[in-house]
Amino acid sequence: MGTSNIQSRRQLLAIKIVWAILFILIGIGIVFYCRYHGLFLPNWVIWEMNQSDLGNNKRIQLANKKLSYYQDDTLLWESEKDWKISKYLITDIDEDDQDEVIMLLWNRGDYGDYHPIWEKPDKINYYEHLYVFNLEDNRLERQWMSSRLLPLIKELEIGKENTLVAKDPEGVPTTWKWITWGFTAINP
Ligand SMILES: [Ca+2]
Repeated sequence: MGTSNIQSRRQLLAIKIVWAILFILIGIGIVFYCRYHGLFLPNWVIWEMNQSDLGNNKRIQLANKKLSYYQDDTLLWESEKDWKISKYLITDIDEDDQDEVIMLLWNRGDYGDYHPIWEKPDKINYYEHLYVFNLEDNRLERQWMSSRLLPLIKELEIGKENTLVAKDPEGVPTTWKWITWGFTAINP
């Protein structure tokens, strides 16, 4: 009687342990899935939805975190499905008489175009980035992609003398100027 009682207690304990491990694994799986698909982005991000008329029946549209470039109803270009774009600006940031589209977005990975060979890039988690694309006749052509942004940017505007004025989530402003290949912080 006593032995079978101990056995059934052990069996019950074993079942509980198996269930606990199963729940932990499912929990880890859910957390990993959410992080991988960018479902844990900060709630201070302002997801804008708007569009710009470019003339010649062309337009750029930001909706549902995706940027699209249309001529009439023909889709010329659209952002990659992993990108979550919160805002875009159109300006000739490098002053070569051709407009660029500047995107503020969240994308998987902490590096942009390049990463130091001695560092292992994080290709799982989402980070905030700034991308600059040339506005071509029938597509957007990648020009420059930042690594993860630090400080983070909540608000972004075009400032005086073709600068970018960014505000972090606490409202602290920084001013950036395109110099040769990338943005450099300058005094406002
Ligand atoms: Ca330009």
